[in-house]
Amino acid sequence: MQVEKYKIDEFNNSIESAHKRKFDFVAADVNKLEDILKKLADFQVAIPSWALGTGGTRFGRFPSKGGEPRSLEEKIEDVGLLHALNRSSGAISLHIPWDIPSNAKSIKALAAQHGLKFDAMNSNTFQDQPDQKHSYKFGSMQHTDKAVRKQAVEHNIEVIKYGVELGSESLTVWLADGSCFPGQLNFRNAFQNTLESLQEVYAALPDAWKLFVEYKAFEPNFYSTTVGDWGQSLLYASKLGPKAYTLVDLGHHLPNANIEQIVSLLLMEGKLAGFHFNDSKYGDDDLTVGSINPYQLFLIFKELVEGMDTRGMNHASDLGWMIDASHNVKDPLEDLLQSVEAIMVAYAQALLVDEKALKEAQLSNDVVRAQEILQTAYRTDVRPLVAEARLRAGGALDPVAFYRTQDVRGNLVKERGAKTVATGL
Ligand SMILES: [Mn+2]
Repeated sequence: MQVEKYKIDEFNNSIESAHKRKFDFVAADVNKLEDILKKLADFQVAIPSWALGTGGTRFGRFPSKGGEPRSLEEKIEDVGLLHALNRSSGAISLHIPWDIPSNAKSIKALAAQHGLKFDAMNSNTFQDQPDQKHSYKFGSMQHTDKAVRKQAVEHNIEVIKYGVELGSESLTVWLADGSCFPGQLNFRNAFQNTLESLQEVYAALPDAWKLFVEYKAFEPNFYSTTVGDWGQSLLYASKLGPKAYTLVDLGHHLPNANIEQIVSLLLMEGKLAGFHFNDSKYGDDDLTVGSINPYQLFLIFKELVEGMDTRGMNHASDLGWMIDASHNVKDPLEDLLQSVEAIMVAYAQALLVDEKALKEAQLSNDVVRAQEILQTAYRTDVRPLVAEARLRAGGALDPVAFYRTQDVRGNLVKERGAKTVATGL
């Protein structure tokens, strides 16, 4: 379904005076207001195709109300819908083989019609496909059998090929490789095999492409993971070359890891690829961004903004920004609207940090002042700033409220049926 622009305008008109009051209140104290509003408008977060349907856990999957996208075309329409409402979801990230484009040209045209670009392509060697010759039960790129490694490499090269057709410029490799029991594998051999496989994929990258090496501490392997943390990922990325980077997924750390410090150092080394945003309380919970620990998200963005500014980087385009979440109990589109909003809020708060004053406080070891500066930014209600940027870009002042008022899910169910399951899930 397509959202009519006049309906968004009508909705905005009905709540604009309340918005204006809140906006004027917060804007009065903001330096460089127009600069911040422009940065917010430019910032886009890619939506992964697999987050558009209801996810499950290893114990099961409960059906949603329906209306889930049944094809790649419908997935693009759903992301187009999100983008029409928040003007900050202007990209989609595909997963192969779940989203193989049968006609790349028409898929590209459809995406362009919705104002969407193709973000990083994602390969899959963490599960076996029905027609596949060798099994990944004991790993893919790390496998002891060269034939299995070759199959994994060829799959990744095929994913690059699809990405080229669509205009994507990066490949994210997340490997489930590792071991479940001590003694199961030789750590060094697993690393060397993986490195060799990644080198073959790296050699197949087109000129402008980047390779993102995503790490994860545990699951599905519970004793060792072959790309288990940022140190290992950085080791691979450094050995591979200048087109390889480390990708940070917020849920892929051991509990209480200081992710903001990891981000700061990766940025310093010019090796940060970008992000998979989600939130978690225990492990890789894949919950809505900002639902558990919004302060951590702010601290991460604070390091991102300061680190990118130090290197003269463009916030919107020099790193990859993507959501990676999926779960059971919310309408997936409402969940994504909430996630994008949480990212925009954390980014806006980070833009408010008085970096000059913070540097002075750090140089004079004024710990109290440093905390005051950070928390002044964090405790500012920046939601009217984010809403104003969205309003000026043609989006809805309150995307979730608009989605509900218009009964978007009800319309999708009417269009697609109540028993649909998003492809790939
Ligand atoms: Mn991820």
